[in-house]
Amino acid sequence: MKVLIVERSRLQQTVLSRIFSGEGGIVSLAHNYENALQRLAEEKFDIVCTAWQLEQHNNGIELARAIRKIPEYLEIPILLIASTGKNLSTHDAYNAGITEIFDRGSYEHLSNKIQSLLKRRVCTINAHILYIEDSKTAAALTMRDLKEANVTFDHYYSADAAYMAYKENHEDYDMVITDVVLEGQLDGLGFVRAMREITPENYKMPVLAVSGLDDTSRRVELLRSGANDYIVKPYVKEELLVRVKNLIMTKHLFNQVETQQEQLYKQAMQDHLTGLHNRHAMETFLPKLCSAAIRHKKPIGILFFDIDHFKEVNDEHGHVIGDDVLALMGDIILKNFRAEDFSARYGGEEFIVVLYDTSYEQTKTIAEKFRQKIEDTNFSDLNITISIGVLGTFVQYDTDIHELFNLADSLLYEAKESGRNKICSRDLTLLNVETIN
Ligand code: GH3
Ligand code: MG
Ligand code: MG
Ligand code: MG
Repeated sequence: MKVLIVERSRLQQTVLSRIFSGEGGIVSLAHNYENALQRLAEEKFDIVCTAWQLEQHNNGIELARAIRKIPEYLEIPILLIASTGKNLSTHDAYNAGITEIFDRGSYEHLSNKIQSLLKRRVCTINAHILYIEDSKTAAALTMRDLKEANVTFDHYYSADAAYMAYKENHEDYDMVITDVVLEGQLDGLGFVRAMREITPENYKMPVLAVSGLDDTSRRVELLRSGANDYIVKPYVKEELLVRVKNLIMTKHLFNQVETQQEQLYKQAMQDHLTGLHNRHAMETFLPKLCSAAIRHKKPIGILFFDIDHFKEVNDEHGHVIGDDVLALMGDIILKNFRAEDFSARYGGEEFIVVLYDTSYEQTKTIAEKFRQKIEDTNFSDLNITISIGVLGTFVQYDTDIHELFNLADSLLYEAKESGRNKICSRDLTLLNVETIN
């Protein structure tokens, strides 16, 4: 980035040069108005940083006014360094084309401000864009400008063809840029409306509409139809880059928030040690499972189980081994039950599994097979067994699921009392099947 510093004072020249070089700028110096304009004519600069006070007749504001008259310097930032307390009219400064005014008072402040300004100007976008434009010239210019910022394109001349491509591959794109006036069945607005409806996810795809006509009603209509932003042709490169960058950054931030929310949700619902749902998740998911069972008149099965003599595992082998056993138990549960079933760590070494659309007999068979599986599994050379309380039932809208768990718990207690490593079961399906039908 080439920077022209316009400054009389040697000391200030050194200070400013240091700041800009520190940020990777290639610095040239000019000491007055004439000298600055001469330097700007000799080579193209990316930033001009000028002192307000230059000489008697011409100051930094006059210089800005002169620079803005040169077509190739319409968009570059012109920074004005002024001392506070002097009667500088900021209004005049901005009108003359100054981009930002800095106080020369504090070196550190100035350095920070310039640093963040330069950071904002580094424009690498790294995005893949679906681009619809029927004018070859407009397309060539836009793509040239954006390619410099690392953007890649799929370019279509018609919205109809673009729609087909988008429908197939919308996951590939970071954003859409579309011309508004287009031949074919779909114009730009039609395309935006249609693409938004492919899946709900597509409401998040940023769309920049490009229009050759700039009137208020058209702009409002564009935004109403689902475009996130618009730009009027012919546009300057800087404005295009900034709008594209902003849209893509907003999308990235949105995605980040979504991922964080998913993680938080997972953390709130998941037991860390076993990877199973925790008790909190039961309150969310079990009512759903029960409602489905009621609607479809399906029986459910409940397995309530507890590791036998787990205290001895901890006492003899330590808590870490105890934790390993619990984690492996979590893996086995996750692998052995279906996605439509619900499983959770109920407490310390107690687990619950609710089987959807499973008769009492099936539930008993599944419970017995599971008990056997645990007995047969090698838990780091430990013999681990479980006792299970088993229930089969139909649920109704007024069923209290916690009462069912209490009942399953008392069956588990029975299994423990009568020797452990076994199941104890009860069939409630016959009891409440009449009220169901
Ligand atoms: P029973 O066959 O009657 O169930 O005997 P038990 O020893 O398994 O039952 P008890 O309720 O006496 O002991 C449960 C043990 O589980 C005690 C507790 O330290 C241990 N425990 C609970 N949560 C964890 C955990 O997260 N990690 C480990 N390592 N141990 C746990
Ligand atoms: Mg067009
Ligand atoms: Mg136990
Ligand atoms: Mg217990």
